[in-house]
Amino acid sequence: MIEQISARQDEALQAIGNAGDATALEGLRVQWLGRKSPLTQILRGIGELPPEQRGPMGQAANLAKAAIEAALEARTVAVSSARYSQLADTEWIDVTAPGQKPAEGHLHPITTIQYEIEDLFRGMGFSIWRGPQVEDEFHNFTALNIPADHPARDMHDTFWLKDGNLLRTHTSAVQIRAMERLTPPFRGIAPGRVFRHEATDASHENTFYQVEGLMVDRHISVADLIGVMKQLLSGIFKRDVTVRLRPGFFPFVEPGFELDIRCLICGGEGCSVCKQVGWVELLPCGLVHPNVLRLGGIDPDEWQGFAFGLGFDRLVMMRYGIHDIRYFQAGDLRFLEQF
Ligand code: FA5
Repeated sequence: MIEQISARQDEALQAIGNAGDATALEGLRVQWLGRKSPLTQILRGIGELPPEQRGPMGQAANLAKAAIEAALEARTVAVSSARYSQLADTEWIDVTAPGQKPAEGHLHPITTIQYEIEDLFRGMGFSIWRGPQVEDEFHNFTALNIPADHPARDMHDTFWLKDGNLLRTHTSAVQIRAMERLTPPFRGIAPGRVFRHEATDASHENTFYQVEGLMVDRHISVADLIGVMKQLLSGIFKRDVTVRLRPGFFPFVEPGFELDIRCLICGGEGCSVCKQVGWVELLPCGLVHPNVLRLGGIDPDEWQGFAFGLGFDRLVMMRYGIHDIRYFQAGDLRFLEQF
C-alpha cells in the first residue's frame, strides 16, 4: 500500500513537472488533491485498516500530499515567471519613443482674422455685436438712408426671399439694430457673413465676410475715424502698409471715404487681385449721416458717429498673399492645411 502511495506521488510529480500553464496546473490540483483524488480516498479509508497500519499509512499519505502541494506551488511560480518574461519579450512599448500626432482640425483663416479683429477692438473698448443674416428691407436699406428707388440699391445685388425678407448684403444693417437698442455713447463692431448675387472672380464672392464698426459719441470727427483705422491696420498687418483715403459715396455716411491699401500681392505693380491698378479697396467708411442717426432714434444735434465696413476676405488675401478669393469656400484641404 505504501509503495502504491509512493508510485502515485511519482506519477503526480511528473505530471506537474510537465504542466505548461496555470490551467493545466489547476486541473492537476483537482486531480491529485481534490475530493476524488487517490490520496484523499486512501486517507478516508485509513479508519478501516488494522490499527498498526493506520499510523504509517496516514503518515505516508500526508507526506505525499505535502510533496504534491509543494510541487504545484513551485511549478505555478515557474510557469508564471516564464510567462512574464515571454511577455516582456513580445509585448513591450518604448515609453521614450516620440508619439504620433493625431490629425487635428484648425480654424479657417477667415475665422482666425475675425478673432484677431475682435481682440483688437475689444482692446479699444468696443463691444462685439451679432445681427441676423436674414434681414428685412428696413434694416438693410431704408434705415440706412437708401429709399426704395435709390440707385444705391443697385450697388448691392440682393438675394430676395419669398417672404419679402432678404439675405443681408452688408453688416451695416447691424448698425441700425445697435442704435435701436443702445443709448449713446457706445461703440461696437459686428463681424459676420454677407451675401450678394454677384458674378464671382478673383476678388469677388457671392458669400463673404465683413466687419461693421460704429462709434457714437459727442464731438466725433474724421480724425477719430482715421485714428481707429490706423490702429486696426497696423494691428492686422504688423508691418508698414500704404493706404490712401479717397472720397466714397455711401448714402448712410457723410462725408464718406474709401480706404484703399497698396496691393500686397504685387506690391502695387498691378495683378488680377487689384485689377492691375495697384490698390485694393478694403475699407469704406465715413461719418454717420444725420438721417441714419435720426432713424436709429438718436439726436444728430447732440451725437455724432463714424462707421466703417471692412471686407475680411480681401484682408486675409493681402495678409497671406492669396491670389483668388474663391479658395476660401472651395473646401479644398490642400489650401486650408497651409494655415
Ligand atoms: C458696404 O458694404 C458698406 N456697407 C460699407 C460701409 C460701412 C461704408 C459703413 C460706410 C460706412 P461695399 O459694398 O463697398 O460697402 O463693401 C465693403 C467691403 O466689402 C469692400 O471694401 C470689400 O472689401 C468687401 N466686398 C464687397 N463686395 C465684395 C465681394 N463681392 N466679395 C468680397 N468682398 C467684397
